[in-house]
Amino acid sequence: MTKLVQLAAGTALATAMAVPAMAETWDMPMAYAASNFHSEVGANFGACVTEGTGGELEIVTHPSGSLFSGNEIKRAVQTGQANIGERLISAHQNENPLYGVDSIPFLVSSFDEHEKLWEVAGPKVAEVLEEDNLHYLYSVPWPPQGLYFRDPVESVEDMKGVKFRSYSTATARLAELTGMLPVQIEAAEISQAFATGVADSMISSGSTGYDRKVWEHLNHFYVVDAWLPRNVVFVNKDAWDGLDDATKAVLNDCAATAKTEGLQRSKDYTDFTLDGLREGGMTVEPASDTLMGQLKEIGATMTDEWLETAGEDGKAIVDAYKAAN
Ligand code: PCA
Repeated sequence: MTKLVQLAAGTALATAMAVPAMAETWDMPMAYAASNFHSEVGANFGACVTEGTGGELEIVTHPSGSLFSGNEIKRAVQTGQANIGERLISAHQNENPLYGVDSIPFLVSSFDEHEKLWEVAGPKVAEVLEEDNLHYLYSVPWPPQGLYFRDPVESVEDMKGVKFRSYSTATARLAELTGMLPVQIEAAEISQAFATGVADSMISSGSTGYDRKVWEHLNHFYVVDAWLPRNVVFVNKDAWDGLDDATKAVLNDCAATAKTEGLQRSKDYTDFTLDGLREGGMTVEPASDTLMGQLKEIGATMTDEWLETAGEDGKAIVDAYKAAN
């Protein structure tokens, strides 16, 4: 093709895409239980877009990994198999260290601190997503992460050799540094993993333990507040670029509502689900001072490792966060 023909073809395509020819439906894969707050917020977001565009763009969520499993969602949206999706972003730290900025142990341990970190880190993560052909829409944190075990654990010595369900690079590294045996398993599969003895422990929020009724297999939850990982909702960049401005504005407005609603729901779900674990028969208590001290040391090692791999950009985020707080 000559340059001129290419240009003409490109313009024709752009024009065609800018005008919504007919009502469209976007399937939105999500990885977590339909009853989980992330999934409910996503469903509300979808309804908001459908209503706001007068049905021109309908967004239909598919929770519980029913359309694509958690570990397939990012690729599916990158390649346009789905136009929009939600993914636990730290699960992709192996692709870019910045995706793991929300999993630096003990850098932040409360929702408020975490929001401040994300104010600095979010735009950087959005840039990295853009390179992966993804447009960042909104994100919502999980409640603080604690440790689940079948047997009581007083110190790292009690963790040696325990089979540990991981969900990200950081969780697998935590397992290695505590002498546990990591096995990566999506939340949708954990009940089965615990029932069959594939894993006997994990790090997660009270929320995921509650959603998956882990009291049927595990007995202890230790409050550790190690970090608050985030789910990010992103759109295939070509699909995003093909929307007209009015539709983009609706998505942005609905995303702003979802972000606020999600944060509040995550906060509310924290105590509610820890109470739920207790009602299920689990012991929910703070980790011992010994264990906390050991975990903080391991956290310092993991922080150094992250800073080393994340280079200038990573250091800039952490420095900016610390300077502002
Ligand atoms: N639940 C998700 C990620 C973090 C969390 O609290 C999970 O365990 O997969």
